[in-house]
This record gives sequence, structure tokens and C-alpha cells, in this order.
Amino acid sequence: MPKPPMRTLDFERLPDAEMRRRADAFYGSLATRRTVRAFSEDPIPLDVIERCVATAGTAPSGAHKQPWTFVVVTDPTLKRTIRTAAEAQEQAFYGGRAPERWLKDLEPLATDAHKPMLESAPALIAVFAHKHGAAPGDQNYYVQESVGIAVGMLLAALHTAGLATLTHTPSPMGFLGEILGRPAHERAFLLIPVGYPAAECQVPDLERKPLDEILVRLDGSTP
Ligand code: IYR
Repeated sequence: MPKPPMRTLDFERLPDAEMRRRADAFYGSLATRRTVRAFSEDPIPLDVIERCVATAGTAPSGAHKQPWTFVVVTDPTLKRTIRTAAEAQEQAFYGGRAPERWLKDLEPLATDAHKPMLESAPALIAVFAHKHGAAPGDQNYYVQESVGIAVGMLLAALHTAGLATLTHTPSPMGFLGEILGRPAHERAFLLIPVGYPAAECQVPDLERKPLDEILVRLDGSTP
């Protein structure tokens, strides 16, 4: 078998102090990210969204299949159609489809079936995961993981660029592919309203788990 083409990695080793400075700076910035549910209608520079989608597209993926499509919706009519369809699902969810326990767990977030942000946010990014390739027999691998990583990078990029987001998951989300005319091998993964927060935007007063609760160290030093 011939060897696949390879090239030398472009990688810069940094001094420890600089690594810490960068890690702390990135943490400091991302720690201020909050999910936003009240958006200003002010327009945003759309090329910034496109630059952030380019960052998402640098994510690793199973067998480098890059199984994602990001549809940026700014058309007011389409946004309204999406809102109407999403609210129909949410009404069913909050009105009985969701188990009591789930609704109780959502109480601290103060969410409900009304989704005005799907119209007020200047842009919606609909993320689609490719269940398989477009051509017959074309497989994809670790699709959920790959698209999840890409979305994480997208959210970080948008936050870093000064934009607020909501990771919205109307369920089921099949209506998105229909409204946006996506091919059958693409499955709606997430709907992300993007914009500036509304003036006086309120967010739940939540705590994040401390490092000691999320990090396990197995360095061989403890008996
Ligand atoms: N999709 C619904 C419900 C919802 C579910 C979870 I899990 C959340 O973290 C937040 C909301 C909604 O968007 O309201």
C-alpha cells in the first residue's frame, strides 16, 4: 500500500509560564460565557459568524469526514417559520410530553415554551450532523462526538468574538431539515440563536462545579 501524503507539523513549544498565562486567560474568558435567552435585535457583523464557523470547521472528526453543515439563517420569514415550528414542539414538551422530573430539573433555568429569541436574535445557526455521506455507501464515524466537538469550538469562538449564544434543542428537531431544505442524510443537531444580549439581560444565578469535583488525578503518588 502506498503511504498517504504526510507533512511536517507546525507546532510551537511555549515556556511553562506562557502556557499558564494562556490557559488562565482562556479560562478567564470562557468562564464569563453564559447561555443567553434574551437577545437584542441589534444587527451583528455576519462575517464574524462566518469566521467562527470556519473555526468550528477545524474540529477533529471521525476518519476526518467533517460530518457537519452550519446553516446561518438571518431571513426574518424563515426565522418566524422556525419559531412557529419550534414553539409547537415546545408546547407539547412543556404541556405533558416531558416527564415531571425533567420539568423540575429545568425550573432553575426558568425556561418555557415561548421562544421569541428565535425571531429577535439577528442570526440562527442550525447545525446539521451528517449521519452518513451523500454518496451511497459513504460512511461517517463518531458523528455525535465530532459534531459535539465542532459545536463546542463554535460556541467558544463566538464568545471570544463578543457574541452571545443559546444552545437550543427543540425536540424532535426534524422540522429544521424540512424548513431549511437539507438533504436526507443530514440530521438537525442543534439550533443556536446568536447576537448581543438584550439590555439588562437576566441569567440564572448558577454555580459551576469546582475543579476538584470534575477532575480526577491518577498520578501514582497516592497509595
Ligand atoms: N428544549 C426545551 C427544554 C430544555 C431542555 C433542556 I435538557 C435544557 O437544558 C433547557 C431547555 C427548551 O428549549 O425550552
